Amino acid sequence: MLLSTASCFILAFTGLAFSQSPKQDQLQPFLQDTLGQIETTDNGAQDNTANSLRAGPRGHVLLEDTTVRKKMIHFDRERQPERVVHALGHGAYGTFESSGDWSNITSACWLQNNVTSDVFVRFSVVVAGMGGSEVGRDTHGFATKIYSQCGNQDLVGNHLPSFFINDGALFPDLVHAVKAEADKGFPTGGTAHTTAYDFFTQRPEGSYQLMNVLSDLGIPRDVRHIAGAGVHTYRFINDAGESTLFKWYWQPQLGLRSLVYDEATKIAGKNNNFQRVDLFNSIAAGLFPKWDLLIQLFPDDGTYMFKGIDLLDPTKVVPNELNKPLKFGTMTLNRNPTNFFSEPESIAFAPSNVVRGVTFVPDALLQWRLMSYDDTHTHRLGSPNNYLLPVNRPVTPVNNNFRDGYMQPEIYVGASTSSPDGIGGVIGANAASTLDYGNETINGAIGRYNVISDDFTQATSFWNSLDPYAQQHTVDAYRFELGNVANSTVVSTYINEILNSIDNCLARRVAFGVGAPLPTISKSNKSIPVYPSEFKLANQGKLSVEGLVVGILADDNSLSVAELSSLQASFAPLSVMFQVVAPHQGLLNTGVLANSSYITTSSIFYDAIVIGGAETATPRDTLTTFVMEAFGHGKPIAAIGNGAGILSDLGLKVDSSMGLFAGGAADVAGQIVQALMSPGRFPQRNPLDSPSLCK
Ligand code: HDE
Repeated sequence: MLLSTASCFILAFTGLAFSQSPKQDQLQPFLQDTLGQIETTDNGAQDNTANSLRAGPRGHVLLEDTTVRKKMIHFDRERQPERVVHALGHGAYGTFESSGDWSNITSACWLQNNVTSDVFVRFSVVVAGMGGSEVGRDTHGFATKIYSQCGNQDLVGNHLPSFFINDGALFPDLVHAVKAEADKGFPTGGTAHTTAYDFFTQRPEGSYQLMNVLSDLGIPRDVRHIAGAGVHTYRFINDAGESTLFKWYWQPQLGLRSLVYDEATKIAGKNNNFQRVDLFNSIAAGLFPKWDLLIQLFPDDGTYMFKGIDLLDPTKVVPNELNKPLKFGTMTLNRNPTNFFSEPESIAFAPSNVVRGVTFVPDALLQWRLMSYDDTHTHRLGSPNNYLLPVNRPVTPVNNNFRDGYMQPEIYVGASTSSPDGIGGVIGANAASTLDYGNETINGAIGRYNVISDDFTQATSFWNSLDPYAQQHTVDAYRFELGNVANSTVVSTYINEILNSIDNCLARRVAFGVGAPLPTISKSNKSIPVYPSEFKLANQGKLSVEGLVVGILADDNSLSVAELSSLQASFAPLSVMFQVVAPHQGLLNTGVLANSSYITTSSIFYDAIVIGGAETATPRDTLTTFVMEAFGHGKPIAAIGNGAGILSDLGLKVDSSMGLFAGGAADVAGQIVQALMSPGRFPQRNPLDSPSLCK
């Protein structure tokens, strides 16, 4: 059993921590607790750096103040470069438990029977820099380091199952195109428009991935509700040297949940750390998010093809309908980091970190990743010894001939630094022990090749799998992005060459929104298969409500303690959180404690609203904004007591099919919970485009 977060913290600071987690035990000697200690210089002598050493109380500061000088010199160098992509991130520790014995498929020790390994997961967004918003529309990184008993296995994936390009040679170009424009230096908060859409116009193979990002999937509520995906095909090797190809996914047990775009941009303004706060608070409250590791297996017949889909092309996916994923294990995140810089910031993931039983395929995107990550860490963390930082160390011994370099922390014993040698250095392991490729042979003419890709089929299939509201959100997202492109040729080319190749109606609707000429109506009815379960849709299906937050509106006269207790009795067993929002914080005349006021919070921080009362001293427009914003964002809204009057004043008619409820506290609590489970949101409150656009 792992220690709870709180007890870990306490034990860590008292220097007494002991657990059954090999990684935590390994980290223990590195923990430094300076609380209550006498200040010293870096050479360990006692000193006080609160006041400069001066020539008199109003005189010059002396160069001889070596102690404060060192303090300043250290401060001047406190920053290391942010990651070139995925700069904005956070993470947590946890465990991965294999759910079976997969030794018939792979020798990987972390996938053997009932094996449990420690993990660290870092979640990130690709484009925004370190000070940006975690809730902006973007691909989210989902990188896992499994500290297994046979070495670190990194699973460095994203929250969406495909990618924009299929040759790593283009990655610097892609990143330049989506980051701030080179001459202007903006936008810094999210993906650029003109340069990005120019790139996307040139590279149609990314149209499926881009549609994923522009769908509701591109604005997840938080990281507890995102999936993870390896994107590439990898290779399992078993003890007999047999190879099986695979793709991996993390499936969140809480289900997928998304924001709506207006809400995401407002959260970005009011709390750009919303996602890390959500994860941190959930773990601190003992609500440990879990993901199942799902694996699709493919026979390795030498073709790298499966049912017509190119397994070497990461811009495409293999739909679940064509290859049902198997559950290989479950991951639980249960411990917040102790130090943000030393852990989530300093962790160094690399797809090249594999253990015996996992190797690679000749996917030209993956192949460049196998060098780029190791290279970037040496630069970002300042030394090739970055793998010896506490968070990066494997829990297995590291014995190699890597020596010296900046900040080498180890004191190696003995003269030998080469192998093989005759004087007792490290002994080379069996050559096939880690990087084994089964029967793969490489034979081809050297050249620079285009990866031939079917650019549009999967994008069309994805588009067809979206319900009308999800389609509308996606259309609006294309309109927002293209509507901000400053070059009309890029806009019209994107609409006519990319969108029109995906779906004529989609192209016409987007064109209408951005004021571009509408492509001619196409009568051709492309028969493209739809794979709804592959294209997992946000906010659909039966969802867990754990850790969702309900805002309960109250005032000094309305919402009794009994009503609040009744709501709480329904929410607590399902771990639904709530906050009481009132005209002022603190104790209300009713005896209810208000955690937030209309000044400190906003409807965007709640998944549902219960109106218990909100009249006294609440400016009418504040209340109207609060409720109508929640209404516009499709959130369940319930009224109890005189809250019903507020609903009708706002012109909102009680209608459970629209997520609008009224009644006693116990009744509405049940209805709110049910609505949060499914459908979660009520997008039908907002209008759809007129069908005449496509007729
Ligand atoms: Fe990355 N990527 N990437 N990437 N990537 C980095 O590594 C790179 C790609 C992903 O939380 C960098 O430490 C190249 C695909 C995640 O620390 C860098 C190519 C996928 C993270 C890098 C790709 C990813 C990174 C930046 C194309 C999904 C954050 C800083 C050949 C499967 C990891 C760093 C963390 C980070 C290079 C494409 C996921 C520069 C060259 C595809 C989750 O090394």
